[in-house]
This record gives sequence, C-alpha cells and structure tokens, in this order.
Amino acid sequence: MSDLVLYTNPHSRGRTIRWMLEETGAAYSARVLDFGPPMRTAEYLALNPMGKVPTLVHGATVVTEVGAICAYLAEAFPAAGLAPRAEERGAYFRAMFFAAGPVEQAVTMKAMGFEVPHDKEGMAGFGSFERMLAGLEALVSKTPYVAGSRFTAADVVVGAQVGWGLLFGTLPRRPALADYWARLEGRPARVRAAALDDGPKADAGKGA
Ligand SMILES: N[C@@H](CCC(=O)N[C@@H](CS)C(=O)NCC(=O)O)C(=O)O
Repeated sequence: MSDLVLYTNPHSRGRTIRWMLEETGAAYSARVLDFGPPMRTAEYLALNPMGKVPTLVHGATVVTEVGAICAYLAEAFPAAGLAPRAEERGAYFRAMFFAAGPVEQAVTMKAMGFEVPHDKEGMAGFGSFERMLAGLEALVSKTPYVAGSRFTAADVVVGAQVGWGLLFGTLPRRPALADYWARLEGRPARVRAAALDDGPKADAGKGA
C-alpha cells in the first residue's frame, strides 16, 4: 500500500494534483470526498483546517495548496525531472507564485463579477484582470515552457489554470494561451489523470 494519499474531488482543483501525481509516476491512492460535510469532519480538518481539497498526505507529511503540493512532489520524486535545475529556479518560482496568487485571484474575482475600481488597482495584488492577463500571456509565450525549454511542475500548475480557464471561458482564448495549452493537453499523464477523474473510478490510484 502506498504512503502517498490524495484527498480530492473529481470536480475540484484536486485534478491538478492527480495530473502531477501521474507525471511523477509514483504509486498513490486517491480518496474522494464529497463537497460539504465530508470535508468538515474533525479527522479531515486535522489535515486541512480550511476543509478544502486537495490535500496530499505523504507518510507523516501533510501538504495543502495546489502550488505547494506540486512543488513538493517535484522534489519528493526527483527522478521524474519535474523540479527546476539551478538556472530554471527563478522562472520556475516566479511562475508558481504568479499562478497561485495573481492568476487565481483575478480569475476568481472576474468569474464572480467583482471588478477592481481603477483607482484601487494599486492595492490589488493582481492589479486588474487585464494586467494579470498581460503577465500570463508573456509567461507562457517567451519560452516553450514557463521555466524554459523543458516541462516542469510549474507547467502543471500554470497549465491546469490555463486549460481550465479556456474550457470554462474564465480566460479569453488568446493565441498565446491556446498555443501553450496545445503543448500540454496531450501529455499522457494529463490524459490519464483526466480519464481517472472523469471515469467511474475516481477513487483509483496507481499501484496502491
Ligand atoms: N487555495 C486552495 C484552493 C482549494 C479550493 O478552493 N478547493 C475547493 C474545490 S476547487 C474546495 O475544496 N471547495 C469546497 C469548500 O470550500 O467547501 C488550493 O490551491 O488548494
């Protein structure tokens, strides 16, 4: 039995972690939690005090937050080559934190119908949706992958947001975003992860 457990829901950001797990090739098991009370039990709140998914448990280590889990897994399974090399670290961390902060916040705010008043943009970390979008387009088009010429865990985090945004229309279909997603969409690990989450066996892991 694997000591790597993903708490998730197939209709959640847990999909990003499933993709990341499939990229590592590690054995894991998945525990699907329904939204609502199952995420509010004392047992689960001890793992994730926010009562949200995803949560990753790796032996005695508990990690929450999509970006943190992907960064953790990249380091925990170095043979997969998903952690940054020395020269990629700056771009890698920049992309990870940009995705977890400004992109996430701007997309959520827009989807909920909130708009930052122009004179308050300086106070919002993402500035405005348009300013975040300019940053995101630059991030995904300067190099083939966000940390450089090869795929890393930062592409799982940024890519999942771009793919999700294009699918649900929370991001506009700008050529830079569509081209970047086209480079990632067909990755075998992503396709496998989506099939597991979309199929009847969302509880299934890999070799666990
Ligand atoms: N910042 C968190 C966001 C997690 C999150 O909002 N998860 C949603 C599903 S996508 C959730 O669990 N919602 C259930 C709830 O809040 O009760 C992360 O990156 O993991």
